[in-house]
Amino acid sequence: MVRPIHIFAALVVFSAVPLGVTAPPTMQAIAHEGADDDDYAAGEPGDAKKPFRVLEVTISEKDGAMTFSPPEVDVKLGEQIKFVIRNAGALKHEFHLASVQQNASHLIEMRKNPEMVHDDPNVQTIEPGKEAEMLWRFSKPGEFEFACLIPGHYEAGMHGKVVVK
Ligand SMILES: [Cu+2]
Repeated sequence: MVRPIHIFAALVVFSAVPLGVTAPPTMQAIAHEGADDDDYAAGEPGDAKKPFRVLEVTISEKDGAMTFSPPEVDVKLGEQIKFVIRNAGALKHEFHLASVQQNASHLIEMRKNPEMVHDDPNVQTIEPGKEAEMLWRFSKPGEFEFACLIPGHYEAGMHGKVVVK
């Protein structure tokens, strides 16, 4: 009876360490390397009190390919989009909204740390059969990318384009 309580207590103490303040450098590297904290390439987190357009994105897996549908989205500069991302596949997937460059460098980080946990407004993890939402304001013009960076998925086709103009 005593031992499990001790293990539980140890876990609580460990997880209570505030990330980003006193966490050892190795933990910070795993959580944040490859992503800027406040400066998002594709714009900024949206404001639910302001108007937005709902855009459904479906993730599917078939014949070894993994895809986002639609693969391309056109947005007006300054527009808010609420992505409703539906995972119709059998595996867990992610939706990283960033620049092609940022996603490419994060892809390399995720190969080193496949179990990386994300807590950023421009990233959603979607379990099989579930939906996730992301409200985003496209305040910068250009071409951006939404991608799944779980090892092997990007390569199987899990990336799409957002054109903002
Ligand atoms: Cu995926």
